This record gives sequence, structure tokens and C-alpha cells, in this order.
Amino acid sequence: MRLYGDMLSPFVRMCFVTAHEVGLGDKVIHEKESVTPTAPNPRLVALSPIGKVPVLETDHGHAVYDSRVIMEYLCHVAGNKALIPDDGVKRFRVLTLQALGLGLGDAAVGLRYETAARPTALHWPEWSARLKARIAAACDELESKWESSLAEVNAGSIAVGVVLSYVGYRLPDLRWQDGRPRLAAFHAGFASRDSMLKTPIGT
Ligand SMILES: N[C@@H](CCC(=O)N[C@@H](CS)C(=O)NCC(=O)O)C(=O)O
Repeated sequence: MRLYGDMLSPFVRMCFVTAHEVGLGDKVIHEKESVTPTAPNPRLVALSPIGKVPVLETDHGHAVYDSRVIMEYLCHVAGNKALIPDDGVKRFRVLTLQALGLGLGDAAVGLRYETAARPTALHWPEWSARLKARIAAACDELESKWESSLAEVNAGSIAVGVVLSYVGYRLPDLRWQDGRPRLAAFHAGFASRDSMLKTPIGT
């Protein structure tokens, strides 16, 4: 199977991290593609009308997107029941943590586009402030309420761990670690996992 995108995208990276975590690292071919919000990438649009990364092309030629569906697909192919448990209570806890990580990722990528891609004359400070507030609120929630789920490797902790790396890399001025020692400790441990070391930002 082929996975399109690059590791600058946290959504792409979390799919590659998942592939390594479920033992499919060498089965997923990396098709490096980059994106900008205003110019569609024809290779991606041929696979998905949404035109965002990541997109996975299965061995049967089917397109699978977006990141949360690709993560589940990889677990399914590997027969892995640990990253997205079947058990109801655990399952929806993990999926909610994953949604929190993805929401944090949407806000962080959105803020990056606002500050680095949008022409200065079109800046909308209230929107940037709202995105910053959303990032802070998500980090506060992760610090205070999710320690036990983050202690396990699951689809939620993967999404959160990867997105926090992105926030630190692209939005260092936010200093997300400040005042959040438990989240910082989680991230330090997660960032040293083999799956993270094999998928560095920029590859
Ligand atoms: N909901 C999507 C979000 C993916 C996403 O936002 N990808 C960004 C890169 S980080 C993208 O492709 N942006 C290009 C665009 O907006 O056209 C997912 O989880 O996969």
C-alpha cells in the first residue's frame, strides 16, 4: 500500500507512526507529496476530491482517507486490537482522545496557515486568537484529564503525541509545555519511541 504526504503534516505522520506501531512499517510505501491550501495537488485530487494529505492507496487500488480512517485501516490490516480496543468503554475513551488530538491538530495547522500562508493584508487577528485559545484549551484538558489514557499506546495517544511535536516545531512561541508538566512528560516519553524516531518531521 502507498501513503501520500510528508511528515511535516501531523496527520500524515500519525499514520506512519501507527503503521510502525502495528508492525506494518515496511509494508507502507511513502509517496512524498506536499500541499498548500490554495493550489490543489493533482496527484492527490485524483485519489480524493478533498485533496488533502494523508491519503492511503490500498493494494487493491482503493483510496482511504482521512487520517482517522487510515489509522483504523492499518489496525484492521494488521489484526491489531490494542490501538483501537473493541471493548465499548475503552474504545470510546480512545476515540475521544483521538478526536481531541485531531482537533488540536486542526487548530494548530489552521494557525500555521493563518500566520505563515495567508497574505498579511488578509490577516484576521480574531480568528488567530480563537485558534490559539482552542490550542490552549485542548492542552489544558489533556494535562488535567487524560493522564491514564495517554500512558497507553493507542490511537488517541498517537494523535496527541504527534500533534504536540508539530505544535512545538511550527508554533514554538506558544510554549505549550509551560505549566503542563504531566503533558510534557508524556510527550518526552512518546517522542523517544521507535515509531517516532523512524518518522522525523521533514521526511
Ligand atoms: N481531517 C484531515 C485533515 C488533514 C489536513 O488538514 N491536511 C493538511 C496538511 S496538514 C492538508 O492537506 N492541507 C492542504 C489543504 O488544506 O488543501 C485528516 O485528519 O486527515
